[in-house]
Amino acid sequence: MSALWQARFFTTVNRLPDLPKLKVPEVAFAGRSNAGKSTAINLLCNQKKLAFASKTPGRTQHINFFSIGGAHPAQHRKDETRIDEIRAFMVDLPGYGYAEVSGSAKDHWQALLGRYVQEREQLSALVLIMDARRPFTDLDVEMLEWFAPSGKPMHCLLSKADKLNRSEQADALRLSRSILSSYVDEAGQPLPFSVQLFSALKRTGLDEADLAIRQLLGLVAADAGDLAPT
Ligand SMILES: Nc1nc2c(ncn2[C@@H]2O[C@H](COP(=O)(O)OP(=O)(O)OP(=O)(O)O)[C@@H](O)[C@H]2O)c(=O)[nH]1
Ligand SMILES: [Mg+2]
Repeated sequence: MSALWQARFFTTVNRLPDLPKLKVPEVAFAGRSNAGKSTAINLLCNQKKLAFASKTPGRTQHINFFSIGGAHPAQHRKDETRIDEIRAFMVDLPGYGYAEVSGSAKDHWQALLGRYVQEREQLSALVLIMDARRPFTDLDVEMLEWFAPSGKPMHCLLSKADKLNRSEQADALRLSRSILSSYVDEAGQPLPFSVQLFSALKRTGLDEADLAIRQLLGLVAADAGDLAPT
């Protein structure tokens, strides 16, 4: 059982001043609307309706926080989470690139997302979810370039891999690796970016994503040769 299975809804935020004050590591899921962020969170947390997933793009319109720790998995859903025992947050960000969102609402979200990934101290890492059929669209690159100067790690999930055959999957992975390796720090060293294939439908890449995210959240014992989800 993965530690991520303990996740419970914590809070919804619409403005940066309302972000939780708790200083625990958080990993945020960013990506275009409809890329599969909420579906990935649900699968990783082994809960069908934790993050709302939908056939209609643009459904996640707030920043949703899910806490890990502070509640026994067997505890009743409605029992209060013990704040002082929370170890980490997973954060579902609103999707970008949703055409039907109007100008001012779009601007509000762009600004909020940009500032969140650039300024949020507790943000340990970003999980960037991109449809494996069209990774690194302009808006994904914009998100990546907002985040890159932080020097923090980013793990990319090439989602909906079930829509590609094996050779297309290999191409998508190769292309993504080459784009990511073009980002270097001032010393010319590659940034801590990684990428994998993922399919929520087929559960492809689930163990790899689970381990990567637990590592980014500091939930994997440093000494454990922990290659299987606990
Ligand atoms: N074939 C396939 N469909 C998927 C996969 N993951 C998600 N989907 C579908 O893609 C659609 C969008 O998924 P969501 O998880 O709601 O996407 P989101 O990124 O949270 O979207 P927003 O909340 O609008 O930002 C849903 O119809 C999902 O069922 C996958 O791995 N394979
Ligand atoms: Mg969503």
